[in-house]
Order: sequence, then structure tokens, then C-alpha cells
Amino acid sequence: MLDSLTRRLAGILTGLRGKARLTEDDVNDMLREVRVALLEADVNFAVAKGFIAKVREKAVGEDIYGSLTADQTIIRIVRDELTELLGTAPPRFNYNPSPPTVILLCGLQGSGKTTTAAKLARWLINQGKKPMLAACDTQRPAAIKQLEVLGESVGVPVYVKLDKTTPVQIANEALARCKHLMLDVLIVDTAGRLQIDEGLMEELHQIYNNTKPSEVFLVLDSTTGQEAVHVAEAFHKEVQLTGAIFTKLDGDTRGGAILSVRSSTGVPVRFIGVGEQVEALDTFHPDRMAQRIIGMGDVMGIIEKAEQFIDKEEAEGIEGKMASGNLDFNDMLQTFRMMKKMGPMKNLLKMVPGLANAVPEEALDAINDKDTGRIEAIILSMTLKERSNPDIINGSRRKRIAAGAGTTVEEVNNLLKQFYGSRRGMKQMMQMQKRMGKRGRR
Ligand SMILES: Nc1nc2c(ncn2[C@@H]2O[C@H](COP(=O)(O)OP(=O)(O)O)[C@@H](O)[C@H]2O)c(=O)[nH]1
Ligand SMILES: [Mg+2]
Repeated sequence: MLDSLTRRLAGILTGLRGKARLTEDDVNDMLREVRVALLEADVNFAVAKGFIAKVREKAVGEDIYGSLTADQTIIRIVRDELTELLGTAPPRFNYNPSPPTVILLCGLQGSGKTTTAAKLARWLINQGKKPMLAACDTQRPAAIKQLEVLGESVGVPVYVKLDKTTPVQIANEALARCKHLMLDVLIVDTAGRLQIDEGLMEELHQIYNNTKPSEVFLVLDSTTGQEAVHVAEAFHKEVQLTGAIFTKLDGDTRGGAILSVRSSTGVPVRFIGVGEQVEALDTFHPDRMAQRIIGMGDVMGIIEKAEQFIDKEEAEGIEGKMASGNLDFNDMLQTFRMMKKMGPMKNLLKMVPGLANAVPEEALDAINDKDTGRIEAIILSMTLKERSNPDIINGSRRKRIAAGAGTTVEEVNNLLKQFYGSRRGMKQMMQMQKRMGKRGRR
């Protein structure tokens, strides 16, 4: 996500770090580079220009030249300005005081509306809400099926009509149904537009007027670059948008539009889509994003991800076993599965401060989730008894396990060696932590 911009900016700012006294020329050079980096990331020209002007103005205002901490000050100014650009604090989710709350999704065809509808449903479930989906894209029958399948995978009802019912009627009926079932939120998926099209806009207006949505999200494909900003401007003129959702930020996108949309339209970015799976939706935090872009990482993001995906009781069970040195292969398998839910390791590592720019992209790419896959295969070839009691794994058992996992005895030996090594290490670490009375748990 915005990897190349992150690399560039982090690199530029790292270059400043520790320089004894910054001159105005140093800062001007730096700002020129930042401007180029922003433009290359497809940030709107006027936005980039305004950004640089503000940073320069603040640098002068804070009288940094000649100060010993000029490097830190300028990095802070850049971070704060980026946060400002991205929208300062994230707005709270707008729930209707008398439920159900209606969320209307709109956007061009293929931007990711239907996928995002399901992602939002899942997100709302995690917030303790009971959502329902309404299939108001009647243009293509396949779209209805798609929403049904996605709805089923997250476990929410999908309101569908296959006859000639109009999208507006479907929305109305779905809302009535939602009330009847006493659900909290109705998410309305609408038909795509190839471009801003009058007929479809009219349809959107009607749904808007009938269902009175509390949130109107425009779904934008981040791979379309600046075009996304134009789309946002056009839609915002038609319906009062309450937020933008950028999708496909997992790919190799320049993503500069995400930095431009708020200052160009006033519409805040609310969520970002980072994958095709229904879990791949993150709330957008301008401060964290800014922090991340300048290479300071997103520690809060990592913690939240972990908390979201790791089952607390399971984790505590494993922790207890770690302390007593009784960890076995079942626990290892369980840990892998928890980690897998958090997505590719590479993406997680990129959120670690400093790592994103300190480690070359290729090295991160080389971190292969297949490695854990191989280890998993070996563990799966063990009998349950072997998994819970690794001490019994003798030579002939090792041979059998290797054959079962399609690997060599050497690999099995390595895994066992690693296993005993880390079991010892963990036991020592946990005991030390206990002695120090610091459990690090909230
Ligand atoms: N990689 C990636 N693909 C996405 C994301 N969101 C949507 N897609 C894909 O984009 C395509 C179009 O999505 P869809 O929801 O059907 O778009 P719609 O026409 O606006 O409803 C599908 O293949 C989705 O799987 C995302 O955040 N990341
Ligand atoms: Mg769709």
C-alpha cells in the first residue's frame, strides 16, 4: 500500500536525520524532492504544491534554521501536514438514532461496491451490529448472485428480488424487512456506472430520498489514480457523500488519489480495501497513515489487527503453556492458523516502524508464507499423539512424517530442533517476564 511513496518519503526524511544544522537550502532541496515524490505517487498537482507551501511556511514560522533539532522538527511538520491533508481525526460512524441505519454505496462499475458491501457487513458485525444487505444492482443478474454469495460467507441476510422490481422498490422493501427483523443496519449495493450517467444518477437520487441514508459512501478504485478524484467531485455534486472508500490498495498502486480526495472535495476517506477477501477492510486513520507514509510505521494498526484476529482465550492458553515449557505442535499449528488470519506476513512487517524503508522490497517479498505452509504440512503429517508429545518422535517416525509431508528427514529434523530451541527460549523469556512483574497485558 503506497509502498513506493513510503519508500521515497522515508528515504528523503532519513537523509535529514541527524544533520547538525539545517539551512534553508537543505530544507528547500528536501521539499523539492518531496514534491516530486508526491507527484510521482499521482498526488494532484495543486494539492502537492499547497502541501509544500504549508510545510515551508511552518518551517519558517517555527524558526527551525540553525536549531539543533531542526531535523526532528521538520519531520514532525511533514507528518502533521500529511495528517491534515488526509483529514485529521477519523469521523465517527453515523448510526441512525432510530434504527435501522442505512448505508448507501455508490460508485463506478468495478470499483468494488459489491465486495465492499460484504466487507462493511463483516465490519459492522465486529462492532456488534446486525446488518443486512440489499441487492439494488438489477442491471446484471450476476451482481445479485455475487452479493448473495458474499452475504452468505459473512453470515448476513441479503434482500434479493429477481422479478421486475425496480432498485428503488427493492431498497424500500429491504428497509421494511430490516425493520421487521429488528436489524441495525441496511447496506444498499447499487448498480455500477461506467461513467456519470444521468439515468443511473436519477436512480441513486430516488434511493437516497426514499431510504434517507445516514452514510453515503463512494467506492473508489485506487488504481485509477487522479481519475478517482474527478469521480468523487462528480458524485459529490449529485448526492451528499459522507465518505469515500478506496479499494485495491493492496496492489502496487501509486495511490496518490487517497492524498488528494479530501482536499479536492472535502469528502473524508473512511475505509480502505486491502484485498479481495471480506476481512480486507481497514478503517482509515489519517494520523496513522501519515505516520506510515513517512516511514514511522503503524504500531497501533498492528496491535488492532492482532486483537481482531487472535482469540484471546486461545492466546492465553498458549501463553500459559509457553511459561511452563509445555508447548507442543498443536499449539504451533494453532499459532500458524491465527497468524494466517492476519494476512500475509509481508504486509504486517511493512507496518513495523522503519522496516518498510530499511528492508529492500525484494527481501520482504522473499518472506514467504509458503515456509509456514511447509512447516504446517510436516506438523499435519504427525499423529495427534506425536503432536502433543514430540519426545516420542524417533528416527522411524521422522522418516514416516517426512514421506507424508513430501519432504526430507533433514527438514523434519530441523523443525524439531527449532521447536525444542524455541520452547526453551520461550520458557526462559516468560519466566524472566514474570520475575520482573511485567506482563505487558492490558
Ligand atoms: N485486490 C483487491 N481487489 C478488490 C478489492 N475490492 C474489490 N476488488 C475486486 O474488484 C473487482 C470488482 O469488484 P466488485 O465488488 O464486483 O465491484 P462493483 O462493480 O463496484 O460492485 C472484483 O474482482 C473484486 O474482487 C480490494 O480491496 N483489493
Ligand atoms: Mg457490484
